[in-house]
Amino acid sequence: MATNRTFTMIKPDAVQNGHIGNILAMITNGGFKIVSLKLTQLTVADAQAFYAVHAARPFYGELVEFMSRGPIVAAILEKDNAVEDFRTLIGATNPAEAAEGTIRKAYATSIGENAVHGSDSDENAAIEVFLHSISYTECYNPKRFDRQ
Ligand code: RTP
Ligand code: MG
Repeated sequence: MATNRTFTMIKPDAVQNGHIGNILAMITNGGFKIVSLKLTQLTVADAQAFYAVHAARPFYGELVEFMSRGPIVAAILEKDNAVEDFRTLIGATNPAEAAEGTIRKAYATSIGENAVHGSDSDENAAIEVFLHSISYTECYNPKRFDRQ
């Protein structure tokens, strides 16, 4: 197990339903260190690009509309075995199949609106962390703190 990073988003349903604080608490209590955090909103183009791997799936249009419809919280998380352990913490895609104690069991409302995203491989985590860092330079650039 290596200490490494994964990428998460608290999706628009969970933000809208007031679960940001409880989900961040579950993440922290799960042993993850939050190393970047941003309240933001995806454009349609951002959501299309982020989930491009699913472009041919029947739920793609609905997924893009959902992910861009309201604020999200995007975060980079650090932990030993981060990607796999975070997938365990969030639970199955379909909340009806999610284990007790998982974030999706607690906060997802349907297979489509399932509260959180987690990177599914180290390779995709690296891509998603990189995209996050270049998109949100203002909260990632240490020089920002020199200006105060
Ligand atoms: P995510 O990428 O958001 O962490 O979710 P995941 O790996 O558990 O699931 P994935 O297969 O990558 O699907 C991406 C997201 O698409 C929506 N979805 N809707 N209506 C449906 O049948 C359906 N299937 C998937 C969910 O929001 C899912 O998380
Ligand atoms: Mg996925």
